[in-house]
Amino acid sequence: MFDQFSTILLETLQSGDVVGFTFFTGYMAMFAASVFFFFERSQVDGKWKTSLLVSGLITMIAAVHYYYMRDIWLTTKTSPTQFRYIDWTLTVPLMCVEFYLLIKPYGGKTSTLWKLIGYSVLMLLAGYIGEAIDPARTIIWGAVSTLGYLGIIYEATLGDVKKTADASSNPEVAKAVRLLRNFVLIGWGIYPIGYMAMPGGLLGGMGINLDIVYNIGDAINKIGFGLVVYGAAMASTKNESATSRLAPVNA
Ligand SMILES: *C/C=C(C)/C=C/C=C(C)/C=C/C1=C(C)CCCC1(C)C
Repeated sequence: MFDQFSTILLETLQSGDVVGFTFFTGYMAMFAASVFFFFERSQVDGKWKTSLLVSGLITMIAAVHYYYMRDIWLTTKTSPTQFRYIDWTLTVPLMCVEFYLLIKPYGGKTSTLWKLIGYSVLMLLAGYIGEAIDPARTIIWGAVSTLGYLGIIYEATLGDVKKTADASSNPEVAKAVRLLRNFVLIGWGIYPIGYMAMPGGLLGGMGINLDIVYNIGDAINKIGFGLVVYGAAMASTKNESATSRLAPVNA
């Protein structure tokens, strides 16, 4: 009777399973962050509510995938590559939407959003092929993927995203775009390290575990992105309500 039960129970986390530990912690952190972003929506001005909703959706989508990835890891001790890429296919474009929502009130265009999404599709598609379909040519696919990654960095550093943010009358938006760009430049830069650690990759054989690197990257980037947007929305809500209180005095 107990035997039957034990086969349907979750595999236990063994002490020393660092990868498994990061899957559990990642799951819980994403879950908690979602609750935080959803509840804090009520604190910000109307035009920022969608941004906070999207922050919560990003971490919630990740939490659900971590729930499954954790089980796959514990039962098979292999990388849950498919679930990883399904998660990224949903969450990375949503992170592009975060850029767009910040600049939208100041004339941000949907064509800018589509450009960012196009770059992320290129980045993820090539990455997936290099990891799951054609691992013999992992370096070539990694290079193709990097082109998409550089496209996103360009848009946020010199392209439309940056220009619209700078032209906005809102210093909080310009600052948030700068911070998010730093996440893309530094935080997202963590992922290629995991990718290169694959057998046959540029850092292969160095004993780096790809899942640990990806799990750390996800926690930093998904929660960090949301917190930057949250900070900007809160600061900008406070500034605007202060200005509207002053207006009658100045009039
Ligand atoms: C929440 C998930 C995020 C922010 C995932 C980001 C993923 C990347 C920036 C992946 C980039 C890659 C390269 C630039 C080259 C090698 C292949 C990838 C897909 C790991």
